[in-house]
Amino acid sequence: MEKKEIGTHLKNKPDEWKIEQGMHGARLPVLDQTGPDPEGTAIPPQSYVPFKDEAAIRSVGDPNKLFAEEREGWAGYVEWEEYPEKKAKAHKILSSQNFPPPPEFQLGPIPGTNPVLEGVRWKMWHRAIGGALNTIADISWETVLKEKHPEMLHLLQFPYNGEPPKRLVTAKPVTPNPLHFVRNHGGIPSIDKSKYRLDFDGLVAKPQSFTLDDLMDESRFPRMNKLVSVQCSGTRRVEQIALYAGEGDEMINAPWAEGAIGTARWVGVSLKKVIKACGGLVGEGKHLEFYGADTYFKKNSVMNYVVSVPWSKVKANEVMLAWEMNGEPLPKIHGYPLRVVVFGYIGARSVKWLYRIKAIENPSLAPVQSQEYLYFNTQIGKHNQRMTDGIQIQEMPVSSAIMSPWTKQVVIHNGKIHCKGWAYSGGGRWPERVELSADGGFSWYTVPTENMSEKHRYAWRTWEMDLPCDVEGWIEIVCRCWDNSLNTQPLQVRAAWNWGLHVTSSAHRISIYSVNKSHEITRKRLQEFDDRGVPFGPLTVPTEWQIQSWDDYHGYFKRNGPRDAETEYNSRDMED
Ligand SMILES: Nc1nc2c(c(=O)[nH]1)N[C@H]1C(S)=C(S)[C@@H](COP(=O)(O)O)O[C@H]1N2
Ligand SMILES: [Mo]
Repeated sequence: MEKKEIGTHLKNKPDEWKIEQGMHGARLPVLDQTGPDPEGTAIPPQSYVPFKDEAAIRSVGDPNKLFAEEREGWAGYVEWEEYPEKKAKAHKILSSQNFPPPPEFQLGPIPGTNPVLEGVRWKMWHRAIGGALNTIADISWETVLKEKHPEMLHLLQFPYNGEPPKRLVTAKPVTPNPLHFVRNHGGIPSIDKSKYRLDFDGLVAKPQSFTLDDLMDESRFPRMNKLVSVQCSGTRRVEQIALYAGEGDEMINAPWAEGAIGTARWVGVSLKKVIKACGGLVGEGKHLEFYGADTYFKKNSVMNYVVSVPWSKVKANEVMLAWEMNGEPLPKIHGYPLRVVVFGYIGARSVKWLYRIKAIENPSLAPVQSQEYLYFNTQIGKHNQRMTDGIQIQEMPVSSAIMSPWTKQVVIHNGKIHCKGWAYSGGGRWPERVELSADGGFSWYTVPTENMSEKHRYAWRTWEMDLPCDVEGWIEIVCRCWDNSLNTQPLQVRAAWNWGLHVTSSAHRISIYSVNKSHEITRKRLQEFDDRGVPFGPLTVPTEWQIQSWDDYHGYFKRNGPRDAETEYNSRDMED
């Protein structure tokens, strides 16, 4: 008989069990019950057959001329919005070739690397355009290494997305610059301050430009100095991903944890005053469109990073043009030399490397405003979404997070678990009360006010608390915040899950294994581990030694009766 290698005659794939159990969701075939019976076996990973029409690409022209630096002293800035023909040429280059598919990291394991994701396609896109963008990925990474803390968690190498590790997120109520999270959609431009200018146009009475010195001239514009938290709408996205996958990574939906929020003291001028210096808005001018010098890629098209905010927000002096961050000039990576800081709004409106402000009639049609950062209903997704199904995210809702302990952690304590975290509310509201529960959200303890950092209208509050906890074993610690308007957080992630995986503002839940040393038996048991020099963790490793003496065992049953109810087993009935 022919010898067969074990398993080769089977149809099953080696990882079929994992696929069946939903652990490789990306390889599950779509089950179309409206069509013919499906095969039922796993689909292979996405294949990629490279294609490149060199002739078509060459016919576009010399990238060094076409996509040259726009201005002297502005490296990495290609102007797109003023030149539709240039956009068309870039589009031709990008659509005359293909690029590898984005890595799947939601329906399978998230890579255990740092950087977690590399951004291969973004690097390729920038290089494919060439010109001023040719080496921007390398330059940007050098800037990361120079300006950011060595312990940053790099979620995406390029465009750079990074957040501090949990233990550093709330180490200080004001985030040190090297630890402030970074969310980029493109490369980092290098702009010479002396060559900098900001242009105002559109529906303003007197379109004009300002140098940085103009804006810094206190005889023209009063200084503004504010402590403001900037929060990315992707903060805590990893909790939505863990539950249900959402929009893939066309828009680089990095698996952010709780660190995509940072608080800084910003110095600059109120945009309102500068608009006034431009003679105010005219006609139907009701929104201000901000232009960033970096290049943004979407569906084979290129553009600058553009968003808008309503005039009402500007009028309330809640939009700052900032050049200073915590007493230093803006770091390059945070928008040097000038950025927007929109108080209480989603971070996406706080445009970095700002070069132009245009007054317009309606909210910007740029993708970041109208096609992305949309907050959908749970029934909206890949199968049915329209732009108008989503709420364009502006003011951020009340939110909070636990930074210590960490989920799945074994915590040994004396009846109180020390917890730390942050709480924030957008729209000019602030955390008024933070509450913790050690029982999944049935009963709540208030974080004492003296354990919270100062109140500020536009900033988070860091907090810490000894949370009473008598019980042992797995418990769920939950944190929620009430802001000054008494808004609070949905209790479950699912309640606010959305296709874009934005604004994970539900009460933050962590599971920890409570070991309460104030209980005598627990104290003694831990002592035993200590005496034997055996580590208590990992929790799941069985203990090597006998946990109770046989004397103890027999004594117990003597005192309390045997295991079974036949208490007269050995009595006279037997003898009869
Ligand atoms: N020009 C420009 N501005 C930008 C972005 C960008 O990619 N380009 N990202 C935005 C987003 S989504 C966020 S959350 C904040 C992050 O600011 P930070 O990197 O200084 O923390 O910047 C915003 N401003
Ligand atoms: Mo963001």
